[in-house]
Amino acid sequence: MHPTAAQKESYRRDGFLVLERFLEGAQLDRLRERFARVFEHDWETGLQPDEVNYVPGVTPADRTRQLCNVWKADRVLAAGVLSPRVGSFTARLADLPGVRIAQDNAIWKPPSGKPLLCHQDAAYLDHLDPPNMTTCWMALDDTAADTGTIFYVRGSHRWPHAPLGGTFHAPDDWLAHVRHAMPEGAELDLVPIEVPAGGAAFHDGWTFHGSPANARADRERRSIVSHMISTDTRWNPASPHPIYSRYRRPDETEIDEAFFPILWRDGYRTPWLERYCAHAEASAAV
Ligand SMILES: O=C(O)CCC(=O)C(=O)O
Repeated sequence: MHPTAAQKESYRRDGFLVLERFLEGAQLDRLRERFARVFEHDWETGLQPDEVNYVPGVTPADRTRQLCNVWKADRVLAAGVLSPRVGSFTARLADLPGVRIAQDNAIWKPPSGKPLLCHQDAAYLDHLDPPNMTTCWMALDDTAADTGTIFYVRGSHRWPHAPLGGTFHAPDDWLAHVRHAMPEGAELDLVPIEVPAGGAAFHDGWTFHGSPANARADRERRSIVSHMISTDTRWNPASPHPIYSRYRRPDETEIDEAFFPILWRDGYRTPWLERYCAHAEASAAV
């Protein structure tokens, strides 16, 4: 599956691209089942994700739930976020030599769930040189503007890079940061991503995006997200990240494939990915 010239042009112009269909039906069912299990803290591999922003019975019911790097905890979810299709489509779309995973996300916005801040991903990535990110966001439910889907600010990837600002989880005003950061005279052209379950959206690391509260008390909104970086990226030791820089080998700036596998680089994939993700196929067959 290759992006067309028109899709590449639209991505360059808007800072994002929407595909109505990306994941297949049978895979979607398996992903939803494992998605529920990891939020119960049932780690299929025995490893917990790098960030666990949800504890059953403790986290307030209206908080949007988030886990980061579920690929380490569950191999069916790994097969979704680390797939060759995600990697090759993203690299070609964004004109990159190759991509590796930086971090995945599982995001579960419950009925009446609270917002996530409108932000730029790359602003959080000072620990990388250069800070960059290209994201594939995949819907596990039909999404709509009133169920708290992701919104993109069209064209904002071409604005001057803004510093970090605002609270990511449950901010009082999910648009306050972008309103403060946007250049004078710019327009806040907010685009809700309304796709059927299995649809996907790709965005640039400097495209402002976030999601408002779920206005519906009868609908949830679940998604899995593959946050990738160019294979040309290195560590920036001068600005360590409190969680992810623990994976930097001392005195080296090269990023280790053991922890940040390459999804696609001109046909190459980190060799152990095939065996690791094959578990998803095997478990589908039983
Ligand atoms: O799904 C959302 O609400 C936001 C996700 C997000 O921030 C991202 O995919 O970069």
